[in-house]
Order: sequence, then C-alpha cells, then structure tokens
Amino acid sequence: MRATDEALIVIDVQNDFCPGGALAVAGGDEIVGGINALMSEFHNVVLTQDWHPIGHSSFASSHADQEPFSVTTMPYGPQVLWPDHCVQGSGGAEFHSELRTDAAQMIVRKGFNPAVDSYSAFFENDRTTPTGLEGYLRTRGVKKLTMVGLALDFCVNFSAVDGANLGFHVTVEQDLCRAIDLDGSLEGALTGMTDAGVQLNG
Ligand code: VGL
Ligand code: ZN
Repeated sequence: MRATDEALIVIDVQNDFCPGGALAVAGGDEIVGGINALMSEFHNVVLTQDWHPIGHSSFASSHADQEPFSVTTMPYGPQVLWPDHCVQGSGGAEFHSELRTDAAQMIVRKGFNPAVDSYSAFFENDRTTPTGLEGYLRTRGVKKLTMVGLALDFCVNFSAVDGANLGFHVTVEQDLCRAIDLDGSLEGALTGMTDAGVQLNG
C-alpha cells in the first residue's frame, strides 16, 4: 500500500470519453483495467465526473454558427467548443461500467456552472472558482497525488498543473491516460506539465 498521505485522482473515466461516446477519446476504455488495479494500492481514491447541464456554454450547439472543436472567446478567455457531452443524468455522463467506483471515497463533479467550463479538478476555467478538492485533500492530510484518466491533454493536464501549483507533489501515469490531441494540445500539455514540476511516468 501507498502511504496514507497519497491519493489517486481518477479523471473523467466516463462513457462519453470512451469509444462510442459523444466526445470519444481513442483507446479511452483501454485504461480502465489498469486504473482498477492501481486503486488497490491507495488508501485514498478520488474520482472526477464531468457534469454539464443541458445547453452548457462549452457545447458548440449552444453557440450560433460554431462547429465542435472550434475555439471561441469567453469572458474568462479562450474556450474550445465541444460536442454535447457528459450531460447531467445521461448515460454518457456515467462512469465506464467496469470502473471500480466502489473504491472511491470522494466524487468531484465539475462543469456544472452553465457559463464556465471546468477542465481542472481544482478550479473552473475562470482559473479562480474552486471545486473544493484542495480543501478536501488538505483536511485529510493528503500531500502526494497520482493522476490518471481522460483526457491527458485537457482535464488531466489542467488538474495536474493546478495540483502542482497548489503545492501537491503530482505524478501523472501516462500509460493510464489517453489524449484527445487537438492541434498540438498533447505536446503543449506535456511541456506545460513538465514546466509546472509534474512528474510524468510511462
Ligand atoms: C474534457 C473536454 C471537455 C476532459 C472534459 O475530461 O478532458 N475534455 N470536457
Ligand atoms: Zn466537458
């Protein structure tokens, strides 16, 4: 077992990010078995769940004349517009059916604010509104985070960089992640995580 000050953070292993889903990440389902096995090593397991209301501002369908995967400007900065995905209560928002959700003590839902997206498990995309995860981890004495899940270049990336900037020791297990890779986003994410002091394994 890992030390009690370590937590495994499993990012957005949901049907819509797996093959057949609305925002499918290639090979997204291939990581589930390995994540389940890794959960057995940790006293502390947190899951995140992308959780958008119908008509969320990150959906291309919510904007006139905008295609999925285009970039728009929101009051808080640039925002990729996505196909409708992870709508609250939908099957696509459910965790992959084989993910061991029983092993988690905490599930953080994010992206529920209609006007602001939230890639990171710690802060919404305005980069200031907290999800509460930092307080949860600190009050439970957690100092080291291992991150896995979907997508490596978006939600895992933002979560890892924020975690490192908050002072957690963050490791990303790349073998247990898959990327969207949109216009060089994967390369940018790997550079950004390295620069932030995130340890990239695999
Ligand atoms: C994600 C795009 C939109 C992710 C979530 O989990 O990486 N990407 N919403
Ligand atoms: Zn989303």
